[in-house]
Amino acid sequence: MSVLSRLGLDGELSGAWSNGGAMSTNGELLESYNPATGELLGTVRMAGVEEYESIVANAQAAFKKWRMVPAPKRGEIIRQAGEALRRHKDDLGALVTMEMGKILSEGLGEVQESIDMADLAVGMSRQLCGQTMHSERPGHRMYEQWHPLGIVGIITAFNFPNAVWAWNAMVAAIAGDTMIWKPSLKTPLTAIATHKIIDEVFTANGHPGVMNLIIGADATVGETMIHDRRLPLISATGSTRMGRHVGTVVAQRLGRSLLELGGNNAIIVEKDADLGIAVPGIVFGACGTSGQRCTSTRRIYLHEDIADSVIDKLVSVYKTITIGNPLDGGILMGPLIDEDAVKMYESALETIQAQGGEILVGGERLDGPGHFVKPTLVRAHDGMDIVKHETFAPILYVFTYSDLEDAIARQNDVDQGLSSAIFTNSFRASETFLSHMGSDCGIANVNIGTSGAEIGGAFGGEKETGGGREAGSDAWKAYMRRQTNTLNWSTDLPLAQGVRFDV
Ligand code: UN1
Repeated sequence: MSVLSRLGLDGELSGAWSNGGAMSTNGELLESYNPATGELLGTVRMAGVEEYESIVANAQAAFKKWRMVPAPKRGEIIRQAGEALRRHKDDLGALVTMEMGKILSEGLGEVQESIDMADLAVGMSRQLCGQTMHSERPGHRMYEQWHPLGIVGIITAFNFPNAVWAWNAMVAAIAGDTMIWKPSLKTPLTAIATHKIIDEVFTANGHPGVMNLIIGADATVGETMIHDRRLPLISATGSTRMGRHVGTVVAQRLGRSLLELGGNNAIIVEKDADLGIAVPGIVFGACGTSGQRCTSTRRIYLHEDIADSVIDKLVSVYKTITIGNPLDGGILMGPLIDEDAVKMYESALETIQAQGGEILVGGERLDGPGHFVKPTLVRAHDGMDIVKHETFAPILYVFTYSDLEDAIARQNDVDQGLSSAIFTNSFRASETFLSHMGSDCGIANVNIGTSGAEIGGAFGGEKETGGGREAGSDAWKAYMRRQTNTLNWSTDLPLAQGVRFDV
């Protein structure tokens, strides 16, 4: 039996899943191809606004029931969901690799990230803590509590077709919310397989309708969803262009959005850095996932004293990067997601050359059925406009510097603010980088690269990255509504701020 069969993905699949099963759909046929081989993996009959409406009704009804379940009991169901993911980890990880193109170790790592999210959410379900405050009035008490929000709309990108859903879904579920997931149309099979595994657990526990999935066009289903006042929160992960639109539409209806958008992440390498860890850190950040993470390393700033030796090392490592079918052992780089992505890579290379960048290694696509390109290292200068933009491909811009503060200022001088890192053995340099005068990003690391964050921390970034925080720490607050309560146990009715109103 194949991976696809074991995950129940044979035949034409529905694009709408709610209340414990598939709904009938009659939209366009969506085909999902393996980006490494060009092989057709499966087909999905897309859903439209009609199915969306039924799903909202299901999610509303489910919310009324789900919010009554005590949070730790909701956590127990998420614990079972994590167990289900563990059972299916090998198949689901392989499917991520087959449909998205990341190497198998990363495909499995992605499912592990979802399992970790489940474990974290189980703990969170007993820790949805509010604060208590001292009232200024005698015989009064103040505190805050956190309530479920309602239906959460989850929009995810192709590059993390499983884990980014889990960042949102695991937390939204323990928070008492129901949800509607609209995944990328580039990775529908991973979404269906993931939904089926989790929904089976919810349905077996008597809670169908908490998890819902809709695969439909952005212009119809996507637009309806972001305009929909019945969805108090839209969590969207993807490009800054998409997020700007989602954020604007949701803000207009005074809804809440949680945006995790583009990055333009840099690594600074000080002259005292341990190059034995800096070089692999840079290469994983720039070439891992073929440069298709929002956390991928796009720029490096090398201290001038060590720049030549780091560049030499990088050029020789880049030449050894094995490119090929990401399911095969020993491969470090799979394909880009599709032909459009290859075109963007090629057009970026033209722009780089037109703007005076020097390609040191790489810079071409590979023949074959898949969408393979070579990892590319570019000696760049600050006048190049393209370095300010996120190209979702393995292109790394190299800069040199002499003064750390100047390197930090240049690192910060982009519109995005997701991830950043410094390699140094100097306490003073690392503290400067981490201080309020340092990196302006949501993530700032020392002696590790820009990508591959653990789920325990809050994930997200500043500026055009959108400001949202997902996954760990207190990111759960975005999925709940805060209520401040003042209780009077005295026999008087004193007013705050000393106001008198005697009747
Ligand atoms: C993304 O690329 O959208 O930190 C998410 C990382 C992963 C998540 C990336 N844990 O690279």
